[in-house]
Amino acid sequence: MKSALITGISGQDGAYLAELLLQKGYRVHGLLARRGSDTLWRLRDLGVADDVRMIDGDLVDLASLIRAMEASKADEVYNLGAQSFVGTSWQQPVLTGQVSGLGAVNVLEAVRIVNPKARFYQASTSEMFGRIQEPMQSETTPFWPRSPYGAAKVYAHWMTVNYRESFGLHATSGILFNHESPLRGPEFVTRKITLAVANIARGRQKELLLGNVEAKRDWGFAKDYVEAMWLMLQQETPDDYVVATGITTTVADFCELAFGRVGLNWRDHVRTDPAFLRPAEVDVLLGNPAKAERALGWKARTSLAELVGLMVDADLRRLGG
Ligand code: NAP
Ligand code: G4F
Repeated sequence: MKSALITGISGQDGAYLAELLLQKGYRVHGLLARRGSDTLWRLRDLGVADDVRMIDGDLVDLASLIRAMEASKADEVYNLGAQSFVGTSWQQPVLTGQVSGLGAVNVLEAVRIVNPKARFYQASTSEMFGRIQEPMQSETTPFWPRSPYGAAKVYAHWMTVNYRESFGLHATSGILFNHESPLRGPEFVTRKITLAVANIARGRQKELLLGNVEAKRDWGFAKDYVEAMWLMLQQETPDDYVVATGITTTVADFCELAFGRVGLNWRDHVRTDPAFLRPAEVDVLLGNPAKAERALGWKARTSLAELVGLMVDADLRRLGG
C-alpha cells in the first residue's frame, strides 16, 4: 500500500486529491496547520474526513515537515499548501513569500533529508505567466508574475526544478490554470458569483459587487485537475506540465452562465466596485495542455457550463428551501 502526504489537505484541491488517492488504495496523510475553526468541512463534504490521518505541521516550520515525512513514510508528497488568494498577497506579501515560496523549499528539504526517493509534486500556477508573453501559455512560455503570490510561486517553481537538477529528486511541477468546484473558497470570483446567484435566487441578496469583469481565465473543474497531479507522479521521470482546458472566458461571461442557470440576467444584479480591482491585473490566461494530453493521457472532461451548473446547484442546495 502506497503512502501519500498532502500539504494543504483542508483546501479545495487537498480534499479532491485525498478522495482520489483513497479510492486508489493509498494511505493518505494530511499536514494540518489547525488555524481555522472548521478546517475539515471539505473533507467531510466528500465523506473522507475520517479516512485521512492528520499530522500537525506548518509550511514555515521545517521541523514539523521533517516529522511529517517520518511519521507518514510517504512515497509521494503533494505540496498544495499556500496562501493562495492573489488579492491578499498585496496585503501580506511577506507571509505569502514565506508560505507559498519558502514553504515549498521547506518541503523539498524535508524530502531530501528524510526520504530522497519520495516523489514530490509542486502546485505551480498559471499566475506565474502574469503579463503573458505568448497568447497561449505552455511549459516554455517565460514567466512575468504580476502579484506577490505569483512571484512567490515562481521561486517555488524554480526551486523544484533546481532540486530535480541538483539532487536528482523526483520533483515535478504542475502549472495548473484556474480550477474551481463547489468546494472553492468564497473569496475567489467564481464561487463569489455562484454563492451570490444562489442568495439572489432565494431572495436573500439583491446585488453583487465585482472588480474587473473583463478579466479572462482558463477555468476547469478541480476534480479533473487532481487526476493530472497523480498522473504526473506516476511518470518515470519528473518534469513540468501545463494543465488547462485551452479555452478562456471573461468573468462577465461566467456571470452570464451562472445567473442564466436560475433564469436571471446578470446585468440586473452585478455592479462593479473599484474596491475589488487589483494593483496589477492579469488580464488574460489561456493554457496549452498539449503536453499533458500527449505525455499523461490527461484531458479536461468537464465543460465550463457543466462546472457552473455544479457550483450553482451546490450553493442552492446548501441554502436549502
Ligand atoms: P486553497 O483552497 O486556498 O488551499 C490552500 C491550503 O493551504 C489550505 O489547506 C490551507 O490551510 C493551507 N495552508 C495555508 N497556509 C499554510 C501553512 N502556513 N502551512 C500549512 N498549510 C497552509 O487552495 P487550492 O485552490 O486548493 O489550491 C491548492 C494549491 O494549488 C495552492 O498551492 C494554490 O496556490 C495552487 N493553485 C491553485 C489553483 C486554483 O485555481 N485552485 C491554480 C493553480 C495553482 P487552511 O485551511 O488552514 O488555511
Ligand atoms: O478568482 P480569482 O481571485 O483568481 P486568480 O486571481 O486568477 O487566482 C486563482 O487562480 C490562480 C491560477 O491562475 C491560482 F494560482 C490562485 O491560487 C487562485 O486560485 O480572480 C480571477 C479574476 C481576476 O482577474 C480578478 O481580478 O477575477 C477578477 N475579479 C473580478 N472581480 C475578481 C473579482 N476576483 C475576485 N476574487 N473577486 C472579485 O470580486
